[in-house]
Amino acid sequence: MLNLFGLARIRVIEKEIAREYQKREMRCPIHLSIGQEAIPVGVSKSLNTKDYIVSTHRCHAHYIAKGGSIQKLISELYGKEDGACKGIGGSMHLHDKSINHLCSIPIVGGSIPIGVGIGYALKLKNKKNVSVIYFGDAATEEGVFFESLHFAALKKLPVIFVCEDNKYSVYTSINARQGNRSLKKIVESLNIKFINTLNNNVNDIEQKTLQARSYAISNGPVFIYSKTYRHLEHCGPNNDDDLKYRPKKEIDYWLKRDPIIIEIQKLKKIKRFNENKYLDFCNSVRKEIITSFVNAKKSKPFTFSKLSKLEYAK
Ligand SMILES: Cc1ncc(C[n+]2csc(CCOP(=O)(O)OP(=O)(O)O)c2C)c(N)n1
Ligand SMILES: [Mg+2]
Repeated sequence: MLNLFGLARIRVIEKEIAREYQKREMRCPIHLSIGQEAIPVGVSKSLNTKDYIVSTHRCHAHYIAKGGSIQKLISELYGKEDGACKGIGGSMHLHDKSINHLCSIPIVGGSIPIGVGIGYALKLKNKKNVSVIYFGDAATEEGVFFESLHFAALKKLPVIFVCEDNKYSVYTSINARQGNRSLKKIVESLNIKFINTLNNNVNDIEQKTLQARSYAISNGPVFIYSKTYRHLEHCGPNNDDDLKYRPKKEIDYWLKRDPIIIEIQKLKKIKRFNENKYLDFCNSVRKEIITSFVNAKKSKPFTFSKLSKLEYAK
């Protein structure tokens, strides 16, 4: 049930954030990952703690799956000094050097060259670790995406590109933005190994990342492509299906293929699903996050007067 717990942990945390956000005490935009949990859980499960990750505006799940502190996440959302970025960054800038989550960049595509730079450093230092770069489908439309892939391939860097294709950039579908172009052909034309994964299937993503990791260390970059779907609005805690930019048929299709449902079905098939254990686990995460809300509200807010005393560059 380990992978199911990984998925459920993110789901419960994100749902509690969505509920608490309605009180308007967290004053930063939030991009929740509900529905997309299989990718970070499967990827992180295959990584060594010394492997690096970089992320995007939708970074909570990446941070949690890599082992990020929930208290630091929640305090960050409230703009408090004990937050992951000392209350300065908010939801879209989560990072924590102690878990090798080096940055989250909300400029679409912005973290890709940084992740490639980390891969270059790993190669120059002869380290047997990888740099994992998470990005959405829209990032593959940015110029820096092509430049970064080209450089990573040329230098045979230990980089795993992880494309989370949730089919949308805000309200615009991938078909309207990209037409019929083949991402696989683009990636392969740059001499990068392309690996497709089963939609929202945490075990498949874990296995393929394991293979990708050893390939990347010995041979150079790998591109993991994973289709998924966000359940809520692009930015914020609500459901926006009433806006009808996503067809109902499509939403229903993906709700049936929720990563948690897929994992529970698999566990039931092999008679390994223990419902009580699952519910107890979800309750324990709920308690942990509610305590984090209480603590965060009591913590000191970030103050500008302290800015000059912070030493981030070290
Ligand atoms: C360079 C740039 N252009 C536009 C935006 C505004 N913007 C923020 S998130 C987003 C959608 C990104 O879509 P995708 O990369 O697919 O990630 P998703 O939100 O679907 O996870 C856009 C257009 C931005 N942050 N940066
Ligand atoms: Mg997207």
